[in-house]
Amino acid sequence: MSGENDKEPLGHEPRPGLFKRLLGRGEAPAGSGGLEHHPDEEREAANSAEAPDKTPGERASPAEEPASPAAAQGPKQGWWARLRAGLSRSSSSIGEGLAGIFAKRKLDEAMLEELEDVLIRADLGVAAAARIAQKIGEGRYHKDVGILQVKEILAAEVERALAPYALPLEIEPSQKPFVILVVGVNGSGKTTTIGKLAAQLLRKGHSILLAAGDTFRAAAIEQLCIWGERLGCPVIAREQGSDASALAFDAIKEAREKDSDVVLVDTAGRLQNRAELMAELDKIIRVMRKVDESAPHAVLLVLDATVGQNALSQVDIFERIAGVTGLVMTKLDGTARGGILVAIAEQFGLPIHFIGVGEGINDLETFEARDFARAIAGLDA
Ligand SMILES: Nc1nc2c(ncn2[C@@H]2O[C@H](COP(=O)(O)OP(=O)(O)O)[C@@H](O)[C@H]2O)c(=O)[nH]1
Ligand SMILES: [Mg+2]
Repeated sequence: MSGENDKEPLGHEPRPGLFKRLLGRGEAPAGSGGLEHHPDEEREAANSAEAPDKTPGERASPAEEPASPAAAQGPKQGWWARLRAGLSRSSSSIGEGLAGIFAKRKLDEAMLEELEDVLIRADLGVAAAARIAQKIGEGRYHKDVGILQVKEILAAEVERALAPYALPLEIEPSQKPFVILVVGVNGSGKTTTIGKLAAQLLRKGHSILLAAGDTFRAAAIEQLCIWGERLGCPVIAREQGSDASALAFDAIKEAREKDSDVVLVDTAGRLQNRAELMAELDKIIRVMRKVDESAPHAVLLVLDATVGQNALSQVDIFERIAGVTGLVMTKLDGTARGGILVAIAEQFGLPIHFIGVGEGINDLETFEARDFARAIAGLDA
């Protein structure tokens, strides 16, 4: 985990002026004061709602570290160090498992079975675990097998499994604004990912508009507004309870007027009421298409790696509800089961665009199969 980000707990001081100002910008009806009551409580509630297996130090607001990667991370904390650190729970757990098996015995069937168990515990899935164990066994029975050798084979196999799905999110310039709908259950990291992604896109020179489409929770709206202020990019927000599809409609219209390149639309993720969620996402998409019939141009599903196998059923559900075009896997720093990406890639074959390895603004990495595979196997770049 990136130490810089953990050190600075974000104060929970309410920022009433800011919120109201941003709402004003988003054409909130006059007198929509409902947002200002008990912001702390709401933020807490939002933070705990449906966030299983929370990582320590979770908070609803973005970490307040400087926007510059160099300043935030120091010279040694480049992307590789962040990735390695972010996947360290998984790599140490796998590494310890391997050390226990391959200490000094000659390779036999029992060791390969133990190896399979280690990989299944890291959530790689039964099929991939069996395949990797078989690969390691090939031609090596009754021979000494070094841990490094095992890790190299593991990394190669994980890379091979993931490579076809490591596809970048392409912002198609002919689609302007390029509309990205961000979906996923509450607490999976949607709003944080939007903030991190907006920061990356801004750095690449794109102009961005954020739409606070999780209109169910005041804290969720405020959270996006804080990201917007921090990044210096406009946010369309309305008061709690307002219609998310109308907001998305206005966001696209406004982006057209402003000539913005990208609209990032946040959404609510109340999975406990699947019918309502389905109706809402369906409506957002339908209404968006009244302004731009090709929208949304990307539907990103944000998954929390710490929920383990549960992520598989979330992909299934959101694929059916919203037609997912790509995945973002967050909180890989909070789990020893980072292998879940392999299971998901093999089962669904969806592009994996980014992985989240911390709460900070720079903790979103473009997904690269080789880097991920080597980091999770505990090898150097
Ligand atoms: N450790 C860690 N925490 C994350 C990551 N992504 C998001 N979070 C935290 O997860 C919590 C929920 O995120 P949020 O964006 O509010 O989720 P949403 O409900 O889907 O919008 C927040 O405390 C975030 O800081 C990540 O990659 N690593
Ligand atoms: Mg949110």
